[in-house]
Amino acid sequence: STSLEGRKAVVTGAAQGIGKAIARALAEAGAKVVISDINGDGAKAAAAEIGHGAVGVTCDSTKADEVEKMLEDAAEDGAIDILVNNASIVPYIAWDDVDLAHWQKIIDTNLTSVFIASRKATDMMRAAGRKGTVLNIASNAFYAGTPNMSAYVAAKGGVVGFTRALATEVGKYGIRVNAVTPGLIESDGVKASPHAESFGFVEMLQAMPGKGQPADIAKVVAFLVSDDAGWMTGQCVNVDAGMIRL
Ligand code: NAD
Ligand code: 4PL
Repeated sequence: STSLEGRKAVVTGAAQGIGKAIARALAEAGAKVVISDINGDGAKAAAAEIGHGAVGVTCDSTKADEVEKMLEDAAEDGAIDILVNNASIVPYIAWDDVDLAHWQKIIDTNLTSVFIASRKATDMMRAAGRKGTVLNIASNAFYAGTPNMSAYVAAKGGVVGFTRALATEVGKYGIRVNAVTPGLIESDGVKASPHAESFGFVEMLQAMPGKGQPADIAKVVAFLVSDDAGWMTGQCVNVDAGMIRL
């Protein structure tokens, strides 16, 4: 199966929601997981709940110096094996309220953060001769053009483009780079936002009924970062009960 025994993993934005479920799935598959989040108390609480040697650390994914230090600490003897770029803001904002400040905050948090961590992690993997992997969490909102999140949709499109480009750049080192595009998921963040009211409409579009759960995404991520997906790179895997048909 998808054993991650002996692998070192970092999951960003993993204090709650989809990131926490990913951290749990990787830890249960045998990986040593660092749960990185701007909410350090939440990251430590998530690590304690997950167990399996998981560790919670405070790190703002938009700050290159903090991210570089976090990754060096996580690497211990050279490099991590798995980076999951999950941290992001999931806004619900009418188009008429989207101004430059919002746009820049979302591009910074949801797209530039992916560059910052991927730059450092793949440099470390190459220096250590490690055939690691990067997994980016994008969104099916990129395909659907989902309302009330225009900057978010643009940032996630950037994540998809960067996934394709970085896969090309680091493939020669045996480093794989893929993305997952979840549909609407009942995460902690969504439950506390107006997105929670969208399930009825989204379920109408899905091929299968039901509210997507963080674990539904985590299981696919655990596969993609495992050796079982060793011949997959540059791909975006859509996980949304069939809402989007690619
Ligand atoms: P969430 O809001 O429940 O959790 C996001 C986490 O990211 C929080 O713990 C938060 O503290 C952290 N975070 C935010 N900014 C950060 C920063 N600058 N540095 C470090 N950590 C930061 O979100 P979620 O719903 O679990 O979403 C997780 C991922 O899945 C995101 O990339 C999101 O875009 C994506 N996604 C979510 C859905 C959905 O419906 N929930 C759908 C598609 C994609
Ligand atoms: C279809 O990524 O993909 C709501 C909130 N609805 O964050 C998302 C859909 C949301 C989505 C998303």
